Amino acid sequence: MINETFVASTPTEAYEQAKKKYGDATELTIVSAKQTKDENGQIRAEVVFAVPKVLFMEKSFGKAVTSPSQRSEEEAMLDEVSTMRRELEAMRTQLTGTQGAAEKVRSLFLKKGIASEWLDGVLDSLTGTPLMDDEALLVSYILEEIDDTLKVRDEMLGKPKVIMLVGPTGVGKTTTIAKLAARYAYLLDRPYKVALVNLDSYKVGAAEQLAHYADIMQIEHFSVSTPEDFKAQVAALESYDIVLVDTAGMSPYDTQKFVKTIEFIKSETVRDMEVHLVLAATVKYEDMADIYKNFSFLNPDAVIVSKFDETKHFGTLLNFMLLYGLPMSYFSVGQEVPDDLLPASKEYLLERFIGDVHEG
Ligand SMILES: Nc1nc2c(ncn2[C@@H]2O[C@H](COP(=O)(O)OP(=O)(O)OP(=O)(O)O)[C@@H](O)[C@H]2O)c(=O)[nH]1
Ligand SMILES: [Mg+2]
Repeated sequence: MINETFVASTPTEAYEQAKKKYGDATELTIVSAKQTKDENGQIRAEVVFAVPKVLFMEKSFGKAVTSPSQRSEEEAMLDEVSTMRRELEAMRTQLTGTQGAAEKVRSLFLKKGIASEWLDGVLDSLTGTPLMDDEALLVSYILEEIDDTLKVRDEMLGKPKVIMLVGPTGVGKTTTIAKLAARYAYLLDRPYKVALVNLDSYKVGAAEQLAHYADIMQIEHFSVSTPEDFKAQVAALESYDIVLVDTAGMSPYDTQKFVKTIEFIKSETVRDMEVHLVLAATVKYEDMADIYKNFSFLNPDAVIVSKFDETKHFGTLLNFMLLYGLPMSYFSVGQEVPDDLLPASKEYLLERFIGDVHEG
């Protein structure tokens, strides 16, 4: 949705204006309304409506703006022109010290952690439209584009499966496994038959940490150290609805052994296996590409975002999702097992990001 403001002398008139633009049949949702006085003491009513993006673009500019994913190769030249335009705009800013609306909005999103790689794709598609001159509308449009691009993977528990968590050291894999185990075994519409397998044999105490949670929840747990044992263990757990697999935290510089193990497991495991990459919301911009590089060979099915409660800045995380296109499955929002786990939701993430953007 795009938030569009209509100004008139009364709220009813503002509403009439909106109806005139969008037609009587359109359902318009009012986001906010306020009355102020202008410099001449005249009453002004400002009503903000949420308008579907496609409708907004059509009624405002007479054409639907194509999203970056829909752009054809022939439009590459237009992209180049708009890149040049942006460079000129940047030069103008340097020379005159003043920024246009589009430059201001671009700087804001860059500052919040969204990479130019993605952002410029969106801005290029808007070159030449009046949106580029209106800060508030442009922010609203970009947020909508982020919303469209983010993906969420629904919890699909219909058929038995193996879920393996992978991710950097200390990111929250074991804690999340414990929360998921409790969720599936006790907190859903019906109890699922859950088993835990620990493939985290490199770290001292790793098996104990998982065993501790498993004992409290009375869920069966197993520890294996070789790929062959893993295969046998998973086969022996055929009658379980869900087998959750904890893995060793892999430092980016110690990948070879892990890679070999997991590749073997992926090729040899007969049952459906999902790989979820656990990524902390506090992920640093500089580490993002390395993390993706280290884990993308596993073709992760989804990303679990952990440590949501440890930051107020979600730009880098959002950027990861926008650039790599992976769906999100769960959010871990604290240390409490089993309470601090939520199924992933775009609204939850965007609300926090928008709060951060509006703080400037
Ligand atoms: N604040 C916060 N802390 C968390 C969250 N998830 C996990 N932790 C904490 O992060 C620390 C590491 O958690 P683990 O679950 O052991 O992480 P791991 O990925 O299994 O670690 P390794 O096995 O060593 O790679 C623990 O102190 C957890 O309590 C979360 O969502 N929020
Ligand atoms: Mg662990």
